Amino acid sequence: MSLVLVANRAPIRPTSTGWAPALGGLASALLPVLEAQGGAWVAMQEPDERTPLFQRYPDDDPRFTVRRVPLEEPEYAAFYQGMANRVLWPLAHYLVEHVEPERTFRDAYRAVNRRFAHAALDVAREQGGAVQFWIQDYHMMLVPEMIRGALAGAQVGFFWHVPWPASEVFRIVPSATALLKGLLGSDLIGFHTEGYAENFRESARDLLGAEIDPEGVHWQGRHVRVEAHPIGIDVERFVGFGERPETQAQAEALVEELGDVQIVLGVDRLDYTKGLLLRMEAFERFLELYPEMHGRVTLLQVATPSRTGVPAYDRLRRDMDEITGRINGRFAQGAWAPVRYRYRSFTQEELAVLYRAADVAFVTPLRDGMNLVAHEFAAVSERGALVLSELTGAADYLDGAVFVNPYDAEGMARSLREALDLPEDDRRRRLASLRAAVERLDVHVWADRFLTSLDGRPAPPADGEGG
Ligand code: GDG
Repeated sequence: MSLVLVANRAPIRPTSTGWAPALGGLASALLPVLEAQGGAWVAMQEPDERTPLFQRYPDDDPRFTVRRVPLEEPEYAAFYQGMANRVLWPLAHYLVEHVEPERTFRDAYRAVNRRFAHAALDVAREQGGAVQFWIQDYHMMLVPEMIRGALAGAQVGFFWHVPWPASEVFRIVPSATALLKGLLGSDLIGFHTEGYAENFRESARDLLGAEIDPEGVHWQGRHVRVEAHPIGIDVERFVGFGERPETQAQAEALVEELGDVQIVLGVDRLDYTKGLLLRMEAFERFLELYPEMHGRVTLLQVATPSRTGVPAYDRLRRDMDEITGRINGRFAQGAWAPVRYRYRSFTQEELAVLYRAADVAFVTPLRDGMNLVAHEFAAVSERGALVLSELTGAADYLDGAVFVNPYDAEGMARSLREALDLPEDDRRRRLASLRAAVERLDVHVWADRFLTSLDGRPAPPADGEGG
């Protein structure tokens, strides 16, 4: 059976010599499946992007089609920067003060979703034979219903990558019921945790009056299954980075460059959901509480530019510059800077060096669907400890972490001290437990479990059981 994927981003990117897989777990998990099954990936083409609208990939032995849906500037601004980034994204993360709906967003969202649905149906028709549709994330909520409307017998899966909030929060979005109905065109809707799945079922009950059961939602004579399918990383790839001698050597060089301090590491897209400002405040509090740690610990914070041009992101960038300056101004002595802040993109190899060099990964999102940085750190580190926000999906699975409330700066400061002081054997035991959990959640296993469930075949053993 061929596969038609619909996602905001394409799975391949141009390089100086041709095309290569995009970075990130989704592409690495799904490209092998697409190459084996054949089919298509439908993605957005941004206004200034110069890519083909139809492309067969790989060039030398084409196995599937990449179909791009071109968006003009006003439509892109209202659909992507507007409805997706200024309404659905903050709402899913309970950050209602960032929800800024405008009337034009809704119309653009529906129009763009319709174009994605048409493109998906077109490529499915070209495939001929049986097709599975798999739609990704909050940009595409109306696509399942649109596909089902045109093709009643279609097999449609949907995966939601961010948290699903409590129904009282979800109902804040002006078109809540239309969006829910859109998603319920699916046969299977996947979330990272059982908690998000439960919130979704309750939203369907509370806002649509739908009958629900522990497996899903009864809707228009169909039973839509709602399940937890936690995503992970390409474990082999990251473990491989960690084992390379160059990674080790560069990690040692970095520790030396920073003055033989203990390194506390943050790696995030520059996004207000990631809890960056409160994390900085927590680190400032740490320096106030523990003067004996001055000169011995540095917070190395990497923030990758993201969604620039959206006002809340531009504001966060300025706030980060300011707080970094304030902390360094207060506490720096001689060659020691308490905070080293890097606002730019890194390669995955460079990130692996940081993970390897870190004594503690400080992962404190205000909310996060899963959080893959925590997984990557656990796969690469050989001696570090993980401080993890209890409001992430990852917290459901990564038992070996030291857990914190990301809104409690004082508590985070104390937990950071605890993590830095963990006895060697405790650290190793925790890291082994983290590594085992990350291996169980490998992204290839995720894709396989989801598609198996969508197909209605018995799912492979669940997390931790059997194999
Ligand atoms: C969404 C959900 C969910 C970061 N900086 C660089 C870089 N990264 C990579 C990391 C990691 C990824 O970006 C971030 O993944 P997260 O899971 O932490 O967060 P989101 O981007 O918000 O992802 C999230 C995920 O979807 C999957 O379902 O876990 O909850 O919000 O892989 O390494 N990668 C490179 N350079 C950077 O500078 N190459």
